Amino acid sequence: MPRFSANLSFLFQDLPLYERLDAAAANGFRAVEYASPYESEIAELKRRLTANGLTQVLFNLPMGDVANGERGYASDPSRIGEFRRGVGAAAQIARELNCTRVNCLVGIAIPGLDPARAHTTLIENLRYAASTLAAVGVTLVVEPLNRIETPGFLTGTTAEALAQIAEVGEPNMRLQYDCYHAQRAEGNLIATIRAHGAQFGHVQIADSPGRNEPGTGELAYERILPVLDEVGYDGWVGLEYRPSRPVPETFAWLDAFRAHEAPRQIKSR
Ligand SMILES: [Mn+2]
Repeated sequence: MPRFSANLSFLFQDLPLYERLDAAAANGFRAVEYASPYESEIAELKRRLTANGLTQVLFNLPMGDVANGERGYASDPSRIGEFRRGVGAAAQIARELNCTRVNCLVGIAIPGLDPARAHTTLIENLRYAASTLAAVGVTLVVEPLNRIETPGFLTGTTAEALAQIAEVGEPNMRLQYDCYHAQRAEGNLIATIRAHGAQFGHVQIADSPGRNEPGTGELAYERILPVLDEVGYDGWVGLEYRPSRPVPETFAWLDAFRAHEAPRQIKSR
């Protein structure tokens, strides 16, 4: 059955990031992910991961000015140097944290920029990122974001991500399949997993349309998650949702799946 990762950009937000690592372990998780390690002391993140027996399974390339709506800048010809420095920083952090997946949010279409030039820049940047990360044993993933919430995002669907991955042509590149975004953008989850699950490098879940925990919306995760097993997906499933209740209460539905995980001492529930 799937192995679950606590997404600390969404869960335990009342705590500083370091303490979210402790909270994830205290709630029985063996793995964590979060968007940005760049504002933290990497040595302290590493210490907390080790002390808690946690694997860090994912973080993102630098995303630019997120507070002002930016979601990456991989298509911007004027920021290629910044993009490449970000890749270098990510590669070093991934190595220090033993993290094997790095996600690139590709960014929103830039007004006034020729779409063909944006596309060429994007593909060349992704190729640079993949080959740089390959040297430290890391897989680059690209994640479609639904354009209902992020208009103009350059990777809006599974098909667009797969086309970009094919065009880049690097062996260590995969799709980050966020079931929430997929449901908002295109639906058809089980058929998509069956058709393309072999190209998944990471999976994330939330219910739809509210992006709260599974069980609060329209997605039948008790039927969707077993299909990941069916197609041989052996990566992690990140819990990237906005808790509608106190966070520990949102994990109750996991118990049926967690019974199949390798034994781990759960410190407190
Ligand atoms: Mn996501």
